[in-house]
Amino acid sequence: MDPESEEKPCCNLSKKVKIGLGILCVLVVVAIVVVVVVVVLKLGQAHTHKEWNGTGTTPHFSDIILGRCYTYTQIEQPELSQKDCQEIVKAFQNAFLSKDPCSSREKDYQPLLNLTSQTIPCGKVVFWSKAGELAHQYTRVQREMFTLEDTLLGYMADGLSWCGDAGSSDMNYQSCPHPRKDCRNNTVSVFWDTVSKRFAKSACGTVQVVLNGSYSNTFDKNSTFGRVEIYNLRPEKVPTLQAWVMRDLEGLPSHTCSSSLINDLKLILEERKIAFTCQDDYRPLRLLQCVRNPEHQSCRSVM
Ligand code: JS2
Repeated sequence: MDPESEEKPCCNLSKKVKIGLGILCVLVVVAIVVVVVVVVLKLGQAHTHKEWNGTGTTPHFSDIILGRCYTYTQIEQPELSQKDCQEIVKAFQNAFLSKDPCSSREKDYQPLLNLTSQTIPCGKVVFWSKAGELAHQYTRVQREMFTLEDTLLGYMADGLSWCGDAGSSDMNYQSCPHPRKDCRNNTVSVFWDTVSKRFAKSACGTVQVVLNGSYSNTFDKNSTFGRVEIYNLRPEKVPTLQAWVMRDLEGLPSHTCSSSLINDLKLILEERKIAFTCQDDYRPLRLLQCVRNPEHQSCRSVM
């Protein structure tokens, strides 16, 4: 037996086996390369969300709504302290994550609505249209009155943006669908339609609405108030809707209670067996407007 063959056992492997091993090595290397390429591609795909024309998800969205949920349930309305904010936030995320943000549906939000039910006292509901800021200033003073943004879910989501992507479990922080430029059934618009519908359906007693008399379409049939809320009021629970038409101190007086637009609202409500009353420049709201501009001549008479 020659000294060579003694040291290297592999040498006496048949040619065939060597070739086989060689091919196997090549196959293993190829397999590893393929796996790496797929993973890199997958990672690459994961982060490129679809580009939309609207604002992306608000940074720290989940932390913000969690914090607002605790602030509301533990400080603002402690009678709701039993609400499970962790579960509420999970239900909110599940309503839109891994879904096409242009085919959002009311039922996507149903689990979230079930976790955030809240009873608003009769006669204490305040709707608004093109006058959100003034309506919120009013309910911040009249604490027993509620706009939708003074309820748990409205408070959590007010002023925020959020959307996901069918091809990813991440939130899209770059962009979200714009209601007009991209699609109507987008994640945020469907949310506000859904919670506005519930808010109107649960209303009882006389309800109020703050309208902006300085806007060309003071009563806009395409607005959430004109398209969703007035049609979900229950006449058997809501005998009257009281409108407050407020003209901006600086703004042009375009509409008042005697305008045809307001008469359209009156006719829709009376058609639904809900009485309609209307006041121009309702004094408590005018006083709020004057707080910011006390020297304005139309504030002299109010004070
Ligand atoms: C609040 C948002 C956001 O009666 C009010 C409220 O109950 C509200 O939910 O719906 C009514 C106001 O909506 P409307 O009549 O369309 O008034 P507007 O001034 O033309 O539009 C305001 C946007 C309403 C829905 N909405 N509401 N906070 O952050 C918010 N984002 C959207 N899209």
